[in-house]
Amino acid sequence: MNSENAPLSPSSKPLLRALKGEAVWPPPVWLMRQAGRYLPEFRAMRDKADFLTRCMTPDMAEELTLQPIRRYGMDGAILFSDILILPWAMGQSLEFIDGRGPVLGAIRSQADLEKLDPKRVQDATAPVRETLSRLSKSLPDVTTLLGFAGSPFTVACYMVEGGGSRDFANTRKMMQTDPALFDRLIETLTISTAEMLCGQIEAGGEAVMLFDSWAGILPPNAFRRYVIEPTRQIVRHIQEKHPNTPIIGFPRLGGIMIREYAEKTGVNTLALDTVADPAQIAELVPNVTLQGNMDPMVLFSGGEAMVREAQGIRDALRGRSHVFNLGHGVMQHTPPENVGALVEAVRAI
Ligand code: 1CP
Repeated sequence: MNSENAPLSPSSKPLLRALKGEAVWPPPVWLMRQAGRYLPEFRAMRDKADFLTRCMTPDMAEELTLQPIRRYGMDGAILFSDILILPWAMGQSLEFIDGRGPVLGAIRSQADLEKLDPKRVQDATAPVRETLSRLSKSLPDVTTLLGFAGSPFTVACYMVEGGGSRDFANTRKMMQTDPALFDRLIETLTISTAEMLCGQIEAGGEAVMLFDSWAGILPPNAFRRYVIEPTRQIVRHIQEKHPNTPIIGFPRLGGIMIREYAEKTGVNTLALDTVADPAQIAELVPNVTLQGNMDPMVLFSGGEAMVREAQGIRDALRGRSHVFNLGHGVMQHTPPENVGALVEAVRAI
């Protein structure tokens, strides 16, 4: 049970029960990036429309969300969308280019920041809410519908760089040379993310996840300022309106800082990256559900070793509220049959 917050009301869905603090056995399972290029039916949809169109067309986004559920019956369905929909909805240019990933018009100055308009977000993301509302009717009764967003820091990294990066040097430099500008960007994202997630919940999202994929590049004080504090504000905003909706936080590669993150942000569930040792974290971080954390490469490779690894993680957290997942997203060329074997292994008693 989460001691920080009032107990959340019970549910009959295994994933929702675990996210609300119950030790469900065997643990519910879903996978980050469970909709993706490893699935032949996903690749068939890829030829029909570009990525942004697939995200913003409810028929397509609904279908893509359902594909892995139909095949494998995971306990959770994560909305087919992307963390970069938020900057796009504010007016930043965004394109997904094959082999290169996302490309955005970089934000490097106050003038660049002023071109963005957070008031556009509500209207621009209406199709996403329509997708959630359809999914809440089309999903099986036992499946939990998950909404999500990027955390302000990780989204800011992409906004400042204009895409992915090995070291996010422009972003880290802005934090040093123009902290007031970086603070304004984080503040804008914090408010918009909180409002967007509330909209997702109102449209049918039963829990939401905050992806902070690049949290681990920050030293401790910057981690407190740009990861913990904005997340705490988002959690508080959501809980004021939707006190019964679980929130999953994923401060990837946060190392020892994940303990402070779990204590101070108020998230119900801490998603673990592949580096975290589940048994140690279970002792270090009480009172929250843990999610994770098998290495996606183990899934890629499959076989007996995968079954042993999956059951090892599951068994290490027995008695604790746990949601089985990977420590990062499913890799592109993962054999689809390995995903089926993993779900089966987690559920085998
Ligand atoms: O061409 C294609 O098919 C696009 C590939 C793709 C997909 C399937 C991208 C581009 N995004 C997504 C979907 C997506 N992204 C989901 C929903 C589907 C699911 O999980 O099943 C989610 C939750 C995300 C989240 C996301 N996008 C993160 C956080 C998680 C993580 O992987 O660390 C990040 C960092 C992104 C940015 C992004 N979007 C797409 C790519 C290739 C990237 C990474 C860019 C980079 O850093 O190089």
